[in-house]
Amino acid sequence: MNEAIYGCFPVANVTDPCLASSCGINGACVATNATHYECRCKLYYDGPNCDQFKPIEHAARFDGDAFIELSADEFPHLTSEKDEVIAFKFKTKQPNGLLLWQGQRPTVAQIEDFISVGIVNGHLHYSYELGGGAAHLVSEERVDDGKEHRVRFERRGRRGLMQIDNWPELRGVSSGILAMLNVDGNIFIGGVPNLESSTGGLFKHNFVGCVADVELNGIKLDLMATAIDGKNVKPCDEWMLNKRWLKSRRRSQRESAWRIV
Ligand SMILES: [Ca+2]
Repeated sequence: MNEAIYGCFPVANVTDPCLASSCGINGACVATNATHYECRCKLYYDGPNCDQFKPIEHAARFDGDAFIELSADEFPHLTSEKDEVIAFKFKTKQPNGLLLWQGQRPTVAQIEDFISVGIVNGHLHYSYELGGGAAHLVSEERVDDGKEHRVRFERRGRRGLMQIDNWPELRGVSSGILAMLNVDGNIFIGGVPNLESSTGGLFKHNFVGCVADVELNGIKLDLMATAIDGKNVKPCDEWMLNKRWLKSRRRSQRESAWRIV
């Protein structure tokens, strides 16, 4: 019978470590030598076994009616004596769009202190109001060219700095003597609900395009895990990380055994 015939042949090629792979249905196993293999995860899947679904971990796409909301705790403003840094990369072809906003909670009707990054008529605007008159740093070049731009925004008290790619950095100072950013609202990326009223009319369009690698004070955020709310956010395929997970066959067998126990 067929079963007996099968028994006469090796059921497994022992030199192929992928026969013991744990890459799962969302990973492709690639043998690197007799005992080791790589898991190459499908789009949006991550982790040693490609079983973690992470569509917007590092990069998110916004459509003009989308936003990610982060807790104000992610970016505290406790002193005017310390540098605060925002960094991310983006690309867009739209000449207008709000990239980042933090202000008062929406229940406060009048816009007082705020910090914002947005594109206005193709130029990047970094603005902050501390109570005595806002600082506005505006890029000389347009940034709505569909290309990737890495940006960094610093502020210490009234002094601010904007760096786009390797272009000359821009510096600015807000007016008056007030140096504290008093904002109790959450941080919004890619847009704000009720945009015009939330920003006191400063912005009329939410962002259309991709934002990735968002860092607040040097800490890179997992956009999906950190978000407390969001709307219409989609993955940004071209900026997905293509991770490879190198594993040894022996170790994965031990892990399997341990899981069974
Ligand atoms: Ca203030």
